[in-house]
Amino acid sequence: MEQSHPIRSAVDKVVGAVTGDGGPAEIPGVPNSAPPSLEEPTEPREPLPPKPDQSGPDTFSPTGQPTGAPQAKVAQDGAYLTTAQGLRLRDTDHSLKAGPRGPVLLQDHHLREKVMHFDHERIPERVVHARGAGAHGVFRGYGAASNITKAAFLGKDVETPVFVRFSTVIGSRGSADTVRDTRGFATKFYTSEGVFDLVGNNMPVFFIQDAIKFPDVIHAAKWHPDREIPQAQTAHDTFWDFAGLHTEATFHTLWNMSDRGIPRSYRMMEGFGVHTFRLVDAEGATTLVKFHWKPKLGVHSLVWEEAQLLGGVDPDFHRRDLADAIEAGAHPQWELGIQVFPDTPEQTFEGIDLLDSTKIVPEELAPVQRIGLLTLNANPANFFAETEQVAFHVGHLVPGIDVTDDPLLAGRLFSYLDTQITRLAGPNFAQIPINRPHAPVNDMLRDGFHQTAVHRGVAPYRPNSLDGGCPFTAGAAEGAYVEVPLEVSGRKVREAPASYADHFSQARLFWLSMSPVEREHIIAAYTFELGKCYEQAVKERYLGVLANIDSVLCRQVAEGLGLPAPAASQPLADSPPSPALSQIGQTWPADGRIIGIVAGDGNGDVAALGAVRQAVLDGGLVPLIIAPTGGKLGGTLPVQRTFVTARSVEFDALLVAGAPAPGKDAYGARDAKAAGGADAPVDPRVLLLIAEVYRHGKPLGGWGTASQAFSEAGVPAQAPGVLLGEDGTSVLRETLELLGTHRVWDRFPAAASLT
Ligand code: HDE
Repeated sequence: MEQSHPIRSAVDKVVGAVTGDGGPAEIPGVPNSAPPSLEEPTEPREPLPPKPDQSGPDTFSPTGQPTGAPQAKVAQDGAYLTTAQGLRLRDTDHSLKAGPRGPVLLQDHHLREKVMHFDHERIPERVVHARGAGAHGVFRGYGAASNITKAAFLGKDVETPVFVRFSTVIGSRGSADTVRDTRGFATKFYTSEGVFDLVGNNMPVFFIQDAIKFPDVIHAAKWHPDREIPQAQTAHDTFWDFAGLHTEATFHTLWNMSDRGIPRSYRMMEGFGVHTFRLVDAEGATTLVKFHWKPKLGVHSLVWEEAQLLGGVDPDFHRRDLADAIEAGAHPQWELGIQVFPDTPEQTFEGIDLLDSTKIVPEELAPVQRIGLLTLNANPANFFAETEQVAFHVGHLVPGIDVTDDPLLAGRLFSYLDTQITRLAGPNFAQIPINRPHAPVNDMLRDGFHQTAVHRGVAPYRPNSLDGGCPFTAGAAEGAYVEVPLEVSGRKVREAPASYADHFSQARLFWLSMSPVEREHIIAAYTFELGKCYEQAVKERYLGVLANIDSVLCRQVAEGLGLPAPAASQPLADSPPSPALSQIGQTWPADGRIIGIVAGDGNGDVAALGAVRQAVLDGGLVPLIIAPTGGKLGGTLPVQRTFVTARSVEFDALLVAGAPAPGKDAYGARDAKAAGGADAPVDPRVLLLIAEVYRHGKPLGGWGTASQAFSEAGVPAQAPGVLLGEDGTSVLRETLELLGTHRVWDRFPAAASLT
């Protein structure tokens, strides 16, 4: 991947900040744009403006016309409480009763309206991808694809507003962010030619080749139907039962078991359109492409123990990370890329079937060409209105982009409209503000639940003369969408092409492309997931699948399960590795990373601590000061985490400004993490922070008496990525250099058999 990027690297900025070239910034996350008063306000006032990082959908009419209405005025308005009809209310705390102790009167229209509406606040969650987080942004075309597509939004320097929703697939709306799963990466481009949706994932392949299997794979992966457990994970019998019998899922499952299944951040994920699409130029010439999103911050993951701890410590970890980064001004960016293939009748490239969504085309065979830049620069103002109600559809296409005959894509073309009828209760979901196009709409679709357009005219049909023949159809010259006129023929059969029978060769390619430490993680993931199954047959059968990927992988997992390793049932096909599949080996910007800073004993030198904190902020990263109790150190420096609330998994790196003595609450009855700590030389919560950060391969810096804390925590002073220095700013600088590689990989030696 490319390393030069418009975001100035954090290391440069910190160096700049330390030399005085930086500005102060706030820690993101406060709920409002101004702090509240301690007393309950007594005078009415206009609502506070939203926080500066927030924005709602642009104000367009249901027919795609800019209304010019300020966003704040299309939400709640005025300082007085009213009914839904605008009637001002005097009291909303008491039902209307016959005397203070009397029965509630049936005539209480306010009670009725308030509770009626509350009772209907929930809508069905998405059947898949229920848990998600969204952001507004802008896409700028490079013009690099203009020779193969007429899509206007891909033109040079054309800027298009976008809304992106990231998601997990399996879990319910309230499930944890950091579960092992595929992530959704869906982008709505509000182009001048209508809405284009690129509804992709963070993995380039899928479990199934044909949409008709989608209910099967999802039923297998979701909870067991009798107990509705487990939540949001595949570590259970029904998933592995299905995956072992339905081996076309092998490659996608391997992606899930790799580090890609537990991303560090939505900002650090690749995205993939998965299917092959067909681009069309102004002359009608066609090209096949696969879409990619390449994150400027690189592709990085959690380690499994972090992911598990975060599920409890901060189930909103990915949501928070995205929102905080945008609020902090570390706007995440991705380049849109395409792999380009000639549109031949076979629709294959180098022998790879382009209509099979369980296959990739290695980037070494078809490089990803960059065609535009996505920047996410605003948080939604309202989660429900925007992130929950946004409705993506792979059939939302624009001239210049067409579909192919991938049978998985065909099923999706039906599904994404269908599902909104249940979820958004009617056919007019395109009129919900976040879904409104920014292009004129004249669709002749009429009426239905929640119709918000007041249509004019008497002839919503064609042909007509009563409305002057309008609306007219357009030709390609007027921007009409014209499907590529392809020949189609064939016998009516329920069959797959022969090439779809290869379920293992690319899984092996992926395995062979991993670094040793990535292979270790994959072995551990399979061993964990299969180890959680009850049925012996399910485990044994899946070992047979692993044997067809690689004998070392199979043997290592079998060992963990306490089972014999079977032999492969077919010859293993070796192909050259694809280095682009590995996440390790380069350096990346550290923008928006979180640095925990433990104050020294008695809070240490507060001024020096403040300078480190400020340098972190100026570098575009987020410092969280950790001290025994809340408040302000030295009356000035705000404490964001206490020894009770801090857990290592929140931080990308830890700086320790000394060896704090046990806090007053350092005993087990008050805080189990501190058990036995009252007489210890260093607070046990600090030692736990240090030990976990070390164990998870994160940079660990210290100065002052920190070396004592490190040695109490069992951390060797000479270990890789342990930085002991004279003062905070020099240690910080080295820490940020290390963050460029995401983790201190040398702390994870892999087994000799994997190297
Ligand atoms: Fe989806 N998928 N999907 N999917 N999908 C949905 O649409 C479906 C598939 C993806 O943030 C649903 O509005 C079928 C592949 C994302 O709102 C539903 C098949 C890929 C999102 C649906 C697939 C995806 C969805 C649920 C098999 C990657 C979240 C709610 C043919 C390329 C979008 C909704 C968001 C959501 C159906 C396969 C990605 C039910 C039938 C392959 C990112 O329509």
